[in-house]
Amino acid sequence: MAPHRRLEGKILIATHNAGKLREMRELLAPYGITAVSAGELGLPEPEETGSTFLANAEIKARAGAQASGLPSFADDSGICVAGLDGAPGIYSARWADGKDFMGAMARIDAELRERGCLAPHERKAWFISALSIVWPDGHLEDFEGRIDGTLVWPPRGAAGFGYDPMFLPDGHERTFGEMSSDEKHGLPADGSRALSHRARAFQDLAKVCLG
Ligand code: ITT
Repeated sequence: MAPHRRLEGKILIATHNAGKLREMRELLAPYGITAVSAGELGLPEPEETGSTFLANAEIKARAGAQASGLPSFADDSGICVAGLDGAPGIYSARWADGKDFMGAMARIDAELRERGCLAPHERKAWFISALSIVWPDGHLEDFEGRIDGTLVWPPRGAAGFGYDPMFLPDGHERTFGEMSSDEKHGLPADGSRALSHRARAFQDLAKVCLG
């Protein structure tokens, strides 16, 4: 196995999702890395043909590295609902059919109700974030983070993006939609575990590639 590689200088953030881009930039900010995004460079979105979060993150990071000649950092993420056998999972963006997250959250709620899942313990879900960095010479680094919680209805809060207003992380009383960006994905100064799936994956990435 190739030794781990340090991430430095200018990189590409291989996403077209503004919410993710904001979080990824905030996570990288303390490390003095400058990042342009695939959206800002007008790069095409590769087809996500993988069957796992990690496979799709790698597809996006590879496409970004090839198109830009820069180390490329990609996230593939989504929400998995226990009562729906893990759906929407890697199809989380596709369930929102463009950008209709209210519609996607309503579909999750409706499908849970159809299956009789009304009590909080029947509405368990988890977010996954797979982070990949691919360098132009093909070197790859991969990380994955997870946060477990419960789905509430109606959605609460206007912060964050995507499915955040419906997701109540375990041990908390406010949804991701009601939290500040720092509460959701800030990295605790004492090194303890961050809250969000993306921040948790990033903590592992930082140890290996930014330490
Ligand atoms: P890129 O592929 O360009 O990065 P995308 O939106 O298509 O953007 P994904 O394929 O990884 O990204 O889909 C992830 C989906 O899961 C997307 O609909 C997000 O809104 C949702 N999601 C991921 N992380 C989330 C988070 O922290 N909070 C809320 N929703 C999230």
